[in-house]
Amino acid sequence: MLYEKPEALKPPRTDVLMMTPWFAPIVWDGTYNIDILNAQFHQRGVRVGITVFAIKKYVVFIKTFVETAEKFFMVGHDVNYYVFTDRADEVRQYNITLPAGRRLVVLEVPAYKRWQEVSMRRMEMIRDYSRQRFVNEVDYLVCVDVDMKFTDDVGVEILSDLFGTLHPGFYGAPRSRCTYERRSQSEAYIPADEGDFYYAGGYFGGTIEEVYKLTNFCHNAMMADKQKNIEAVWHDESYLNKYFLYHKPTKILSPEYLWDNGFGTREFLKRRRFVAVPKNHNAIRNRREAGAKRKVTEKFHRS
Ligand code: UD2
Repeated sequence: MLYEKPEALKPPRTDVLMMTPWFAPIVWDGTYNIDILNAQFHQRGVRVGITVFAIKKYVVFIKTFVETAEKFFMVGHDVNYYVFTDRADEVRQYNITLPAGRRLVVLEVPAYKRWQEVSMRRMEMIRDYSRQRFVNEVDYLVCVDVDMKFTDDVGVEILSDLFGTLHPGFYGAPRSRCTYERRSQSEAYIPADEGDFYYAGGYFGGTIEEVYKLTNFCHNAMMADKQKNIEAVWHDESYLNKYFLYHKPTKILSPEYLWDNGFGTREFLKRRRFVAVPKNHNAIRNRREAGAKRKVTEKFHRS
């Protein structure tokens, strides 16, 4: 394989942070050679699972999600889509045909009443299926939100033992602006002088073992809080941030991997690979609950 020699004194990008203080790469366009990585992962015959939840009205997002993933997600690699849903018939009715090596698995799960609980219970379900099923079928899991579409390549460059993604609303924010859980009674609590980055709830992954540990921690922490009648400010995202603070990710994805076109353009952002599909929060979620705590309509808004 022919490619340009890497130069020890010539960093490929100087406008962004490419490495954390614990030596985990941050993945940006221009920092890796996909041909080298593809060859490595093909040699290992890697199999990738992508989990996505389409509960209640969110089932409308699944078609675009899978169709765009077929164009851009792990092209040339074996992929299992694990679609967790309470509306299996509707998912099956989309009749999505996939090429060899790629399949869609529908997993029937209950629908919780509150949208917050739907979002949070993903941790429990991913945990349970990891040990029962995923461990026998795939090597890595990628766990994402469904109200999104792929608009550029997402390949094996994202894979690592444990990875998280910089939240697109906070990539440059100081600790004081990160919306970590600040109530000390919560299991998700992060003190004011701690925190590395603010990670998004809607994009994490790793090996099955590491995803099991992460989801197990988050679910148990949520249950402990529930006993205390407390729910972390940003639900599963808050517990995920707590986990990553003390179990540092081995790779971090830049906001190229999680973006909202409503943010406009940014000089550092060379590619937009996975972007939010606009949605009306109040219409798509449980109406009464939606208005109660949150009035915003932008997916990545936190206040
Ligand atoms: C953010 C996070 C999300 C979660 C949430 C917690 C990102 C990209 N997203 O998204 O991961 O941490 O905040 O507040 O960082 N769902 C259903 N049916 C429902 C409700 C939710 O299937 O009725 C699923 C669906 O896969 C959805 C996900 O749960 O994508 C998260 O819910 P959301 O997209 O409404 O939450 P959002 O946009 O606030």
